[in-house]
Amino acid sequence: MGLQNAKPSTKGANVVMLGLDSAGKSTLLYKFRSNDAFITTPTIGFNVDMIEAGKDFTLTFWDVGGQKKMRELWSSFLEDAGALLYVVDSSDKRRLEESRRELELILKNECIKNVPVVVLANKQDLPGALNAEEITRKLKMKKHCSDRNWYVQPCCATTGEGLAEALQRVATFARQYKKSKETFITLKELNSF
Ligand code: G3D
Ligand code: MG
Repeated sequence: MGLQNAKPSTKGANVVMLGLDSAGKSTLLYKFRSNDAFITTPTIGFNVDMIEAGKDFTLTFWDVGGQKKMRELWSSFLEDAGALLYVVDSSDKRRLEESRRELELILKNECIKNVPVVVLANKQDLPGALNAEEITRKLKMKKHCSDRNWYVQPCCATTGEGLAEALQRVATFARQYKKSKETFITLKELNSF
């Protein structure tokens, strides 16, 4: 399993969506596409969807299940990722520490070194939800993401608030990352002559 055999077109990038179960990943993926009501069921395995993000750039979103069993497979989805979209239930203070630990583990993975991260501080509609600054602090973003582009976007998957901004941010980061990787490969090729 993994993304090696499922490369997106040359004008695009893979976006891996991770986060604890029930954070709202599947609702978000569905909402990126449409405004219809969505009945969610726990994701067994993964969902995939391709979304046009501007001219000649397609983002392929991989929504990977967040249950403990699926988390063991997360790292196999990270190979060839152009961006990580990490989803947090901002209202579930009880599980924020667990979510932080999982993110820290992911970021330690060598194959996503320098890969940009957008955290979606989801469920902003719920009472007591932590705002983007609080989520930034709780997840220790400054400490763990000093080697890459990152951003924390507040949003509500059920109403769609904040999702356009999130998509735009992911697309911008993924384009920049792709460009920097291509430049690096070209320089390496030049140096080998
Ligand atoms: P997951 O794919 O990360 O496991 P889901 O999460 O998309 O299956 O969502 C889990 C539950 O959270 C769903 O409710 C879904 O409707 C709800 N949810 C997702 N995003 C939001 C949000 O922004 N606000 C609120 N209030 N709820 C949200 P059910 O009841 O079906 O379990
Ligand atoms: Mg799901």
